[in-house]
Amino acid sequence: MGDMFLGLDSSTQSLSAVLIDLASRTVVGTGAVGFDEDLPSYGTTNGVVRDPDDPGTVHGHPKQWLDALDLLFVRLRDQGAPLGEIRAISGSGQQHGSVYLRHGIEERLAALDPAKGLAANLDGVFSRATAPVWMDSSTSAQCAEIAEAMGGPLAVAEATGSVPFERFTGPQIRKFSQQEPEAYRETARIALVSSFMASVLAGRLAPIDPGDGAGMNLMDIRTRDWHPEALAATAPDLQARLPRLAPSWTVVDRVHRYFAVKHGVNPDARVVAWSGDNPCSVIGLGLVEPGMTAISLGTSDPCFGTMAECRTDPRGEGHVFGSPTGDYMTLICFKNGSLARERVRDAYGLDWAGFSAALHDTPPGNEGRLMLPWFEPEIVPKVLRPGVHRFDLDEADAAANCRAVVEGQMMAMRNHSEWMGARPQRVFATGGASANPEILQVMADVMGCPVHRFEVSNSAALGAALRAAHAHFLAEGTERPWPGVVAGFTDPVPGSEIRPRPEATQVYDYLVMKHAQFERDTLARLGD
Ligand code: XUL
Repeated sequence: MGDMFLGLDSSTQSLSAVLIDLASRTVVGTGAVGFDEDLPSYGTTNGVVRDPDDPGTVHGHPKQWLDALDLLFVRLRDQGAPLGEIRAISGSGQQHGSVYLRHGIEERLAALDPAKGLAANLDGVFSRATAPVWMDSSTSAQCAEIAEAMGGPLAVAEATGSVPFERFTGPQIRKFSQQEPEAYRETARIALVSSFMASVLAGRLAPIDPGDGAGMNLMDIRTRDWHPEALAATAPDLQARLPRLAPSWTVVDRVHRYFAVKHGVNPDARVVAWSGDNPCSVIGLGLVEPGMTAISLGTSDPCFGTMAECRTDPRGEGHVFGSPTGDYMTLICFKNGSLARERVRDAYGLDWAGFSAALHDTPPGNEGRLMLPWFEPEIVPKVLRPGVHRFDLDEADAAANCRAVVEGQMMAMRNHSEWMGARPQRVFATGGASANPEILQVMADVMGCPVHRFEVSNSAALGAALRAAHAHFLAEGTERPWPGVVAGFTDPVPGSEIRPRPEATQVYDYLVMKHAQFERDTLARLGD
């Protein structure tokens, strides 16, 4: 029997799978079910439904996720994936989303019947038919109330790793308990997307891990236990409704016989606690040792880091989650990532080759010209009113504007990740724009360290499969250190290293201070 491990990713728009063979270090199967296209009866658009009267309310359908799980196994089996050889399964869930379950849920999970589908098996267990997900921004009032009760937003960040955010689970639970008190009373258990899916696979309630638990504003980020004050500030009798918190490598149980009988999964396969998509990506990108940093150049340019000790962001912009390795991970993400680069490119009628040429033909530091590219309201720093701000920069100068948008983004990343502590020694770049060496050269010069390119697709599902492998060997008593587990799956593209140029880094060591000052002045002027 091979060393097969399955990683699932229950994300906003799809459920996908990566099956790996650890012995040969290969991906032996992948599969996906798209919520809108494959399961249209739920009426989702991009995996979610919006309340027409309140577009800030954005929910997903737990039953659709169950249908997707059945369909995904059918698809994997039809492809000939060796499901009978799987030793362990873990998964990644979109973070923050919550599933509300009635009394009797344990018995219903234990009694899954292969003669019916999962959705039919679990019909009637939901005390809330839909699940608020991370795109929901309808809980500003509850965030303010929680902050007030706990001594202000930064006190919440110090306690739980993040200031109260609308999409975080605690504020979402508070809103439900206030607006639907009867349904809240009928709720015996509240699961995250991750722990819900793990519960179904194992046929018993699964714990929440510190990676995803940190996205709730309810977990003490240091002790990794429920935070009594945060629970009290959120909703009545909340602790009794939450599952236990347990390390990311916890084995929940063997897979429920439903999956063995119906889908041919190895009946001895272990189900390992699921985590959030960002914590799983940390593993799938190979960030298994403290001090490693990755930047995914895409929609929101998330910047991930790992750290051994817990440090929270004094400005309240970034997040600290538990890393599935047992360390901590940091996350900051922006609104003006790839979109801002595209806006500048398009404003001057360039293609990417032209944009790269502009970067190549302009000097590092742009002769002191600066841009704050806030085409959209920004998350880091928090900017409510969009607007592009230029310092000494002529809007008509195409090349200088191309350099200014990339430098502005990289300097913001460097300045706003300073709270994480040590400067990165190496940065791993992934995402669409990482294919552009000129952009990576700016990144290396600003960060003052080498940048390596990665080509991992679906880092969350891959990370989940690697976590399954790590936990399996630990449970067998044959623990394998993390670097050995991820080796061969998360290596940078050979020859992709881009080194910083010392004379350029010297320019940026000064310019980042000027950038920070320009940002402060602009924010003061805007009154944000
Ligand atoms: C992180 C966040 C998103 C979701 C996406 O805080 O809200 O990255 O996890 O699935």
